[in-house]
Amino acid sequence: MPGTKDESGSTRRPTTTDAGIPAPSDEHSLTVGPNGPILLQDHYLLQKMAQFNRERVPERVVHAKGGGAFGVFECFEDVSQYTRAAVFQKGVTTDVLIRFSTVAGELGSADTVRDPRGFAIKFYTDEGNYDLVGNNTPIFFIRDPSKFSDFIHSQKRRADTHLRDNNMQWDFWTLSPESAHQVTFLMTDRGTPRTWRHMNGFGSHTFLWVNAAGDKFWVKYHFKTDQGIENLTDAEAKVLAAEDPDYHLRDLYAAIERGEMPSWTLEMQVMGFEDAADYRFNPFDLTKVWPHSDYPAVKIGRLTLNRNPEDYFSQIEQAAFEPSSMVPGIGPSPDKMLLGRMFSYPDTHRHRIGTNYLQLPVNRPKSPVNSYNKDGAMRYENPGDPVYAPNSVGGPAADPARYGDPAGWTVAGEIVRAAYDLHKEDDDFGQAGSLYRKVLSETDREHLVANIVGHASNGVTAPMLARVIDYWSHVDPDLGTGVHEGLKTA
Ligand code: HDE
Repeated sequence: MPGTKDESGSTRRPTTTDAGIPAPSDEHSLTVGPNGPILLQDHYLLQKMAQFNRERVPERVVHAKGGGAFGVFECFEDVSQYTRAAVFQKGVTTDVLIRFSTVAGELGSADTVRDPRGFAIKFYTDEGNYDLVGNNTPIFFIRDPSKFSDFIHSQKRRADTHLRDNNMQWDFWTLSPESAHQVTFLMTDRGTPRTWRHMNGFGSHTFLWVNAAGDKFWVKYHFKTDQGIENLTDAEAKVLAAEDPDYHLRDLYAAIERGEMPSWTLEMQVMGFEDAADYRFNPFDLTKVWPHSDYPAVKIGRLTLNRNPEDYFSQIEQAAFEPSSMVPGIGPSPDKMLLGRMFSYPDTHRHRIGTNYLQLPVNRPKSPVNSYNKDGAMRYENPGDPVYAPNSVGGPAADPARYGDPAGWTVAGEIVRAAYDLHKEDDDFGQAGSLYRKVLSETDREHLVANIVGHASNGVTAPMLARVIDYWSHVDPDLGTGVHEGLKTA
């Protein structure tokens, strides 16, 4: 189809309708005479207006605001003794997509607010997509998925005013002492990272690795930023939230455009399969870390981002990450939060972007798909015959001997609704106190007190403040005193 020449003399592609038909005009509706009325037969006008009304897919119910880029992961250490996963074999390079995000804000909210940051990785491996959907914190607020929607509700908007409410947040947190470790982390300056490039990423959960011989190990993932940790102060974060709500999105895109490719070094903590039962902390409790003195981390690879998305909507807004996408050599653990998430993410994708979301280019595996799933809205590649298994006509056949589920762990017990059994040193405040006393610098501790006071003195009732002070006194008596003194003069 010949194009038109513009003022510079170059030939422009002709505008078309979505059916590829040359469009009659870029600016005028079809009318009776130049003054109208508009004719119903103006198909292109109707198509443009109808499409415009349907441009939005439901935003993510959490982690709605984010951005990302493509890159590669290179495994440079031999960890085949722990896992047979192709992506973690020495010398293997795998394409990846990462999406960073905040948690509580809606699609148009500011990037620099105080919040954990999503750190979701899709590895396009030779054995299918491996999704590691973590945060920039090694822990989380709760340890049972039954509290997740309640927790998120307390972080978002009230039913009556439709406003966010710090009182509501402290009500949930002070009634959920298991939140103390993550809330301590959140209230440090790591709750306001300077950019997505200057923060770490974590798998957070404990996962199962299985080697070629079937030996099993428990592991935790740590993606340490090679750019170094840099955070905003509370005041800087608030100014940027007002001046440039897309500050982190803009920073990542511009850095890659400049050729400044951000990278992270992957370090793994590995625990012997049999060691879990007697470990001093419950190794599957998502509110806990494994102190590195117990399990030192081993550097195994590097993830580098080197390509910006060409189209945000199709490549980032419609990207679908799911913790249930685990490849051979990797499996789940008894972590109740991980098991809950394995249902929730595919469910949310079917709701948000449709039943065939894995056929969207950004979500398609690089490896062949030989499934017997077929049809459904917007499917455009069907497996063909045979449409059933087992079959005697040469259709795909599973290979349980090679690809059976990882053996996993043995369970027994009465069906109950209960908290985890406690390990020797399990409690709700101990690791939060260690973070405060042993990990934070003096400046970090001062900023922590100021950040807590700033948050808790904004719309929080007096009775709730008493609970806030008690909560922090359980983390550390000095911290509780600092918060109490700060609130007196706030
Ligand atoms: Fe999520 N989470 N989550 N989450 N989460 C979602 O899935 C969920 C949790 C995380 O960039 C949703 O695609 C449950 C922990 C990231 O697209 C949803 C529970 C961690 C992202 C969902 C948790 C995360 C999500 C909403 C408690 C860190 C963004 C949109 C059991 C280890 C991924 C979506 C992206 C998104 C469910 C808790 C990280 C609703 C049920 C813990 C990074 O399915």
